[in-house]
Amino acid sequence: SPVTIQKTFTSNHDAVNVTTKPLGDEVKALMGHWEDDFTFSPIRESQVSRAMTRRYFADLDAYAESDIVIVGAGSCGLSAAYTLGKLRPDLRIALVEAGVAPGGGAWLGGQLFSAMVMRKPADVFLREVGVPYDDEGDFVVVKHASLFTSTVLSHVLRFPNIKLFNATAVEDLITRPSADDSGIRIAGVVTNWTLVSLHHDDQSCMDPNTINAPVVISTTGHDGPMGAFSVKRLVSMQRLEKLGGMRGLDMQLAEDAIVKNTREIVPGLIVGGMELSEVDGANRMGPTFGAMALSGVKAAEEALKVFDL
Ligand code: AHZ
Repeated sequence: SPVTIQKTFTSNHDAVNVTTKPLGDEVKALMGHWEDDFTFSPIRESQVSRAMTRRYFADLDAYAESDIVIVGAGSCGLSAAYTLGKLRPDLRIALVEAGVAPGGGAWLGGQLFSAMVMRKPADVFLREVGVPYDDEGDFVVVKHASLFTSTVLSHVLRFPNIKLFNATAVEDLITRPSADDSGIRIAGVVTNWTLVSLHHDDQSCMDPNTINAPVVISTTGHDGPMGAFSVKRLVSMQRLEKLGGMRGLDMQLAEDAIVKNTREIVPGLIVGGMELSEVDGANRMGPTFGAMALSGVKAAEEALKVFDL
């Protein structure tokens, strides 16, 4: 049970009561006995390889036919994945992230500062996922952006129906003629390990892999070396005339616009987060993250319309 101890700091802090929680018995039993008969259980290297590759290739097999692909695991993509994973355990959801580390721009709050600001009503999402915050009236502050990102990520990774393929880039979109012949619908994604994608200029014969899915949610962030991927591809395949181009920073306007305009851009492709600012010519919001969380929730809601029919 918790123990309350008196602790006096030597700095200019007053003496405080600190409540400590005991470690579990199993970890406690290890401590202080490192010199005795401590040893790890035996293993052979091939067992490690097989434990990883068997699972990875089984996942590649299973998720080759997914219900939803989310492209980009930044704050918007992770929020969409959380919402879908919670609402629809029956759907198979592939989360494809080009970076080794999922999280996009949400490991820090802005510049290189720690805290993350969210304007209300995005505080509802923090309560949903269980992230504590300081309430400052019209907005709330999470003490570290990484606390938000790691918490949402840990929920997402625990859902049995979501597989994160990180270090994997979406290189193209799969298309089909639309039912009424008016154009195309998006029917999945073309993938490659990101390190392979980065070497198409100097290596040949590195054809990609594919994931079929009736719905793709693209949240690849604003334009940059990897960003705005799907909407740029829509322009080059002449399904969008041109991009509006992200406008300058206006926190007031930007956040409402991103959430309100999160939508299906062409049949089968829902765009959310800052990728959307490139389509509509919306302002950027800089270091306020409420719109990213709620755009993710809305993107999930839009995707589910396909399956609710
Ligand atoms: O690695 C990218 C990042 O983690 C990933 N991504 C981009 N292209 C990809 C591709 N295949 C797979 N072709 C890809 N993954 O997408 C993620 C995007 O995360 P993000 O944090 O950049 O975007 P977001 O829309 O979730 O959040 C944006 C938050 C803001 S607002 C803002 C500003 O106003 O300046 N800046 C940021 C970072």
